[in-house]
Amino acid sequence: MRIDVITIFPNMFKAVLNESIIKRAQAKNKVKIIIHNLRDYTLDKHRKVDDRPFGGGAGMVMSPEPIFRAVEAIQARCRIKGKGLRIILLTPQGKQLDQKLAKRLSRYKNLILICGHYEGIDERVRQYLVDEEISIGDYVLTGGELPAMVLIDSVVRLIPGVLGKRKSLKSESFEGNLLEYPQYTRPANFRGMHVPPILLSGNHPAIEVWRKKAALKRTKERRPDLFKKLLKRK
Ligand code: 4FD
Repeated sequence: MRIDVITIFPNMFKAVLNESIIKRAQAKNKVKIIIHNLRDYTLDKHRKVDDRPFGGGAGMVMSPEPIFRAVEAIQARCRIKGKGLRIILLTPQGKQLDQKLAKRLSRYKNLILICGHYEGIDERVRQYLVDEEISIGDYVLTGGELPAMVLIDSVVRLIPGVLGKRKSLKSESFEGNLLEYPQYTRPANFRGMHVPPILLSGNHPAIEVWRKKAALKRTKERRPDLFKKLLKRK
């Protein structure tokens, strides 16, 4: 997969994308992530990316020209278009990201992520350029950069060969609707706090049953909304 990001803060991405699993995925050529500075696609000498809203009012609006030019340049350079490409705008007004949406996005060949700022974006970007608006949750941030990084992380770990087999299978089987069972590591007795004895028994079928029950119990208690979805699927 190739992911192009359009942003006015390219430096924000470097630390996050060049560490851990995403770094390894890039090294293994499972994903290529390219960060573009929106200002490089402006036409005026001040590299302005925003302007005052028509009709008046406070704040600034992101101009359509640099965003259209950036997307067109990315498409031209790599001859990417059509069904394998998804152009995404990160916005609080979008469809909320969940495991199922991340899974669907992980099947595209190319993603172009547009990070918005200020009070908003010229509506023509949404209407004529963007395929899909995505939100990472019901809260407002200063920009779409953190949401873009969250989306990238959730998608990249689902690309085949990025994670170890066990983890990816687990997340697939319940599509994120089952919470994790409690986990423990050494020591078995930490300051008088004991690990459940079943986990020390070596009886692996019994351990699997315990874990499944614990995961279902936890999901039912903490996320009744997810628990209902689990019941519906069966
Ligand atoms: N909840 C999110 C995304 C972006 C954002 C912005 C229009 C504001 C939160 C376009 C308005 C972008 C989210 C930038 N805040 N702020 O996913």
